[in-house]
Amino acid sequence: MSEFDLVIRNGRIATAADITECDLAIRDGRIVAMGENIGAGKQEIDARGLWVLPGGVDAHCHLDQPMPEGLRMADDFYTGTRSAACGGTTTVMPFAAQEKGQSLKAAVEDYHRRAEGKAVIDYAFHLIVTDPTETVLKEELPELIRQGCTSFKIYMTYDDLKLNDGEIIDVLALARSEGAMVMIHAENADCIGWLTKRLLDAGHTAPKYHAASRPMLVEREATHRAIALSELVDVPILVVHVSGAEAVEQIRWARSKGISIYAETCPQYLFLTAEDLGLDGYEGAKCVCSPPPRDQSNQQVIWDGLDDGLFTIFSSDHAPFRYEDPQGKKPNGEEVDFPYIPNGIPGLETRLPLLFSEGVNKGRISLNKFVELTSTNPAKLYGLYPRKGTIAIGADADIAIWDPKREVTIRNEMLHHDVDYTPYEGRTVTGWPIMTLSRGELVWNDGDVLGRAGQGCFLPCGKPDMAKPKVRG
Ligand code: DUC
Ligand code: ZN
Ligand code: ZN
Repeated sequence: MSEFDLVIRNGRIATAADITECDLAIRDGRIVAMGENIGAGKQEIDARGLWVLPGGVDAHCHLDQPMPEGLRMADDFYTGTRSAACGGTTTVMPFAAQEKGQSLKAAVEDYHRRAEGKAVIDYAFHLIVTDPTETVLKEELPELIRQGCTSFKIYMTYDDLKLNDGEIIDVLALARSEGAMVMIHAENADCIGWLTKRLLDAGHTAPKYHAASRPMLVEREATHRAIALSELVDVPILVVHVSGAEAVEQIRWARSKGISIYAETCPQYLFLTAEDLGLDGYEGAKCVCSPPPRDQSNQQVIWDGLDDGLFTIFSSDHAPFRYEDPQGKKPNGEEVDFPYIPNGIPGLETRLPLLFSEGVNKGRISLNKFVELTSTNPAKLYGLYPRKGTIAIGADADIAIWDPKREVTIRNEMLHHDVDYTPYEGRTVTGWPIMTLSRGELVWNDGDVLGRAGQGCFLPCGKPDMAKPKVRG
C-alpha cells in the first residue's frame, strides 16, 4: 500500500531560506513529509541532479482584462495559466479592473466568470481602482477585501485609469483601515502628455518615441510623490514595475527615512533597452510597455537592487497583445503613432527561466534569493503565505522541478501563450523548469502540457502582514 500520492526523491530542495537534499511526499495536494528514505508513493519522480523549488507566484500579470473598444488581450485564463505553468509558475495574480463610473463589485463578478473553468493553475485577483466613489470606498472595497481581494492597483497615469492625489490619499487611507496592500503605477501623466504632444508636433511618431515620451524623470517624480502620500497616510505601498536608477534612488531614500516601501521589477528592465523600441520599421511596437525599458546602466542598477534587497518581488507584468492583429499592436490593422500602441509585452512563461539563467546561473543572485523574489515574497506580500510560496509541511504541493543545465533557445513557437511573438526570440538560457506540479498534480512534464482547463482554483487572499503600518516607539 502506498502511503503517499506522489514522492519526489533525491532532489535538491531550495526555499527562500534553505537548501536541503531529501525526499518529499505529497498527499491530497499538500506536502505531508520531507526526509530521508520516506515510504512509497503511488507515483514517484526521481529528481537526482535537479532542483525542486516552490512554484512561482507571478503577482503581476494581465489576463483577459476588458479593454477599450477595438483592443483585446491575447491571453485568457486558459492560455495565460497554461503558459505560466510551462514556465514553472503555479499561482497567478491578474487584475479585476473597475471601469470609471462602474461598480468594482460588478467588475470582480465579471472577472470570476472569465476565470472559472479555464485556469490551469490557482489564481487570485488584485483589483484596479479607477473611480474611488463613496460607495466604492465605504461599501464595495471592504466587502471585496472580506471576499479575499486584499490588494489593489492604482495608476498615476493613463487617462482612463489615473487617480489624482486626493483620490490616491482616499484609497491609501481605506487600505490602512482595512489592512489591504496598494500597488502604485508611478508615472506623471501631465509630463507624459506634454512630451507626447511635443514629439507628435515634431513629426516623431515611431514606436521608439514611446521611450522619449516617458523618460526616467516622469517615473522618478511620481515615485517620490507616491512615497510622500504613503508617508502622509502612514501605510506601506508597493511601487510596481520599477525601471531604473532614478526610481530606485527614491525608494532607497524612503527606506533610509524608515518609510515602508516595497518595490517590484520585471524582466523587461533587465533584458530589454529603449533601443529595442527602435527596431526596424514598426517592430519596436513589440517592446512598447510602460515604464519603457531603459539602458544598460539602468539594467545594472536593477540587478544590484535584486541582489541587495531593494526589490521585494520580481513579476512578469505580462500584458499580451498580438503583433499582427487589428485588436493588438496594429489597431484596425494599421501601424499607428506611438501613443496609440497598446502597452505591454508577454512574459509569463519566460519570467523564471530568464532570471534563473542570467541571475542564478551567472552568479548575480543566489538560488534562495531567486525563490524569495519570485515565489515567497509575492505570496507574503499578498496574503497567500504559507499556503503558497514555499516548500513546507502543510503547504500546497505547488512545485517546479528544474534542470539547471538545460540549454534552451527561446522561440515563440515553443511557448504556450497565445501571442504571436516574444521579445526574447533567439535568446539562449541555461536552466528550465522541466516539470510543474499544481497541488500535487503534474501540469507540465518535459514538453507535455498535462494541466486541464478548470483545474485551477480561486484563492481568497488573507490580509497581508506586510500591509500593516510600521509600529513605532
Ligand atoms: N504597463 C502597465 O502599466 N500595464 C500593462 C502593461 C504596461 O506596459
Ligand atoms: Zn502598471
Ligand atoms: Zn501591469
